[in-house]
Amino acid sequence: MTAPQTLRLTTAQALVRFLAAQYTERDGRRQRLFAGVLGIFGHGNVAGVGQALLENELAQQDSADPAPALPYVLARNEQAMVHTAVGYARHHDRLQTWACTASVGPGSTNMLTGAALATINRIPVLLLPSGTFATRVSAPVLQELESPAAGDVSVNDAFRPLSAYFDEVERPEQLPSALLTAMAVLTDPARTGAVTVSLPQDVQAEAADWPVTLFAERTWTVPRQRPDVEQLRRAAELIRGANTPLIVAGGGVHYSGAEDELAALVADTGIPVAETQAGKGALLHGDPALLGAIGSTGTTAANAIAADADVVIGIGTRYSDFTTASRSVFGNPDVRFVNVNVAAADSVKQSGLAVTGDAKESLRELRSALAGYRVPQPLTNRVGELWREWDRQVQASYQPPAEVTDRLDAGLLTQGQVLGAVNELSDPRDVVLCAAGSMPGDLHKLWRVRDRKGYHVEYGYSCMGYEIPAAIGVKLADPARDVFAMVGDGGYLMMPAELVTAVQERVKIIVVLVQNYGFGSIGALSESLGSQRFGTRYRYRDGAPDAGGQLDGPLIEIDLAANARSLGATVIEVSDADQLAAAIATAKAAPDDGGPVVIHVSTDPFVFSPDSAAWWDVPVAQVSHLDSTQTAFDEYTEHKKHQREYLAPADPGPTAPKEHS
Ligand SMILES: Cc1ncc(C[n+]2csc(CCOP(=O)(O)OP(=O)(O)O)c2C)c(N)n1
Ligand SMILES: [Mg+2]
Repeated sequence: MTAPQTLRLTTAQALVRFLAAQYTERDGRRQRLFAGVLGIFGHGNVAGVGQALLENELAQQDSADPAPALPYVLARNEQAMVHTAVGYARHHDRLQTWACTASVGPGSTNMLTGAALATINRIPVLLLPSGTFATRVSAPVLQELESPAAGDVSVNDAFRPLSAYFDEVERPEQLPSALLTAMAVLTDPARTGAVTVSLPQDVQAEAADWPVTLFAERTWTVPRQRPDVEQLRRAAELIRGANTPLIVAGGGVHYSGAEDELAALVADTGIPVAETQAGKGALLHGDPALLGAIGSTGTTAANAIAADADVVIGIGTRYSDFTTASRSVFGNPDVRFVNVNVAAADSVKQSGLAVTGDAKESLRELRSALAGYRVPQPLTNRVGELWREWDRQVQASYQPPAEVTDRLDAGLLTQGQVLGAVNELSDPRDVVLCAAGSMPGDLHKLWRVRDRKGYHVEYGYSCMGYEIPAAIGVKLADPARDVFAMVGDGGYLMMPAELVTAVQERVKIIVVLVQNYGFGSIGALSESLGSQRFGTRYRYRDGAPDAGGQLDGPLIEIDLAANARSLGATVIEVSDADQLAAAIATAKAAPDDGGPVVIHVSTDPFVFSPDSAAWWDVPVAQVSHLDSTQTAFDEYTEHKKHQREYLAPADPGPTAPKEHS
């Protein structure tokens, strides 16, 4: 027997070689799992993973050893680079992503927020935080946590609850199993999220003899799990008995690529469709079954049907509080749920009948199980009427009447005007991207989606600062589309730095920076909860804090346009609707390799999008000396009365149950 062939490499070199050889496959299409590695070097990774990436890039240039591509992109903030990876992976329906390398200590813990965002949104990213010495001979090193209670605790343990899978490679020999499990979790649609492999700084540089088979190309099939036949039959039976069925389309419809199957089912049956943030665009604008957004940021149309629905069919949804209006939007006392979801834990939510499986396969099978079924005609008529009424309100937001615009201060637009202009002047295939502030809710209500990949709002973690780095990820994933990142002034100030990364990579993203001097969203929320917009405005302190001075002095006139310009972006400042239209045209005409374009626009935070009267459960102080808080608490108590538990089981069990004694 000949000895197995081995390669002598450091752990980091082995890691890089392995990552470059991973592929995913679904529906017969194969692609690289990793587009590259994003990173920021420090003493924890510069000579380990950094050295390995250098060797990899040089080998690519050397035709004698044409190693597969795994380009390195230097980011400016570790949290942001995870957002870039998430933006990329979401746009690729979770089939491709990036790895992220960070140095020990703050470099690594900066990725924690990104990890939480990825796991909550179920988007695959590979995080490679660096750990302090496994040997501990030089301990404590710079940035090392010393716990008096446990010698083996490190800051990287903070990734454990945030990761879909976590491992620390303390010995080179542990690398193969850690990586194989990591790949399996990244490509498992029911489990995916942030996958973290912590790499102590000394282990990264340690050499070992690796079997060459470790580096063979591997293709990870992303499975399409079929639902249980009997569960599907019962689901169809329940739906056939419904008078007012309603589909709630979530992100799973997109990730599974099930849009056509959904449209076909809906065309056959007439079941109306409401959409979550992640599911928006599951049906395109103009589909007669579309009711638009559901829940706290929903349309009057979707929420009216939800109030009466007797069977709610959730497809690929987690039923977040925004979707259910904190369990108040489904008002029918006899409502039952059918949940198509690849994750078992989601498919049993709201005591639903669980159709655990891939959305595309499940919808295909459900469609044939529902053959001949059609919703009552009065429901179809009502859906059409409700939608037309809502769409009129959308148009009025896009083009507000003179009685609204006449009240605006000079130079200000309404947020609805801004969203309307971007919607109407962008290409149907362009992508709108947002995450936090008042724009996600307004986009959910108002945006007309014209392409299945055209709407990207991160609302699982709603993380201020996601927008610019994630837009870079989307543009890298799909250079043929323009990406419009809608960013509030608060969100912009959290994470402007990745504009520099966009400059470096010559990536064109279009950032629409909406200046309204503070937290329009949380300000309005604060007011509605009796907290008087306290601490939500970007204003000077009026008097010293110890003399009762509050943040209600003059507006802080900082120049965010100059800030963006100083970071290398092309900046266009606009102060009326015509200038905004011209700026969008200029931005669209800018070259794809010309770096970021920022459109700076100021808006009036007191003109709101149309209301659907839906609730969101945010607790109000039960006792207070303030009249505003007491009034808000009374209103809160009223709303609480409409909150439901949805505990009635939807699954009837076998038709003729055989009880065991
Ligand atoms: C990282 C982070 N911190 C805090 C919050 C809570 N939060 C939600 S919206 C918001 C204000 C956003 O301000 P801005 O970006 O200016 O948008 P606007 O509300 O004015 O539309 C805050 C602080 C958050 N979502 N993310
Ligand atoms: Mg703001």
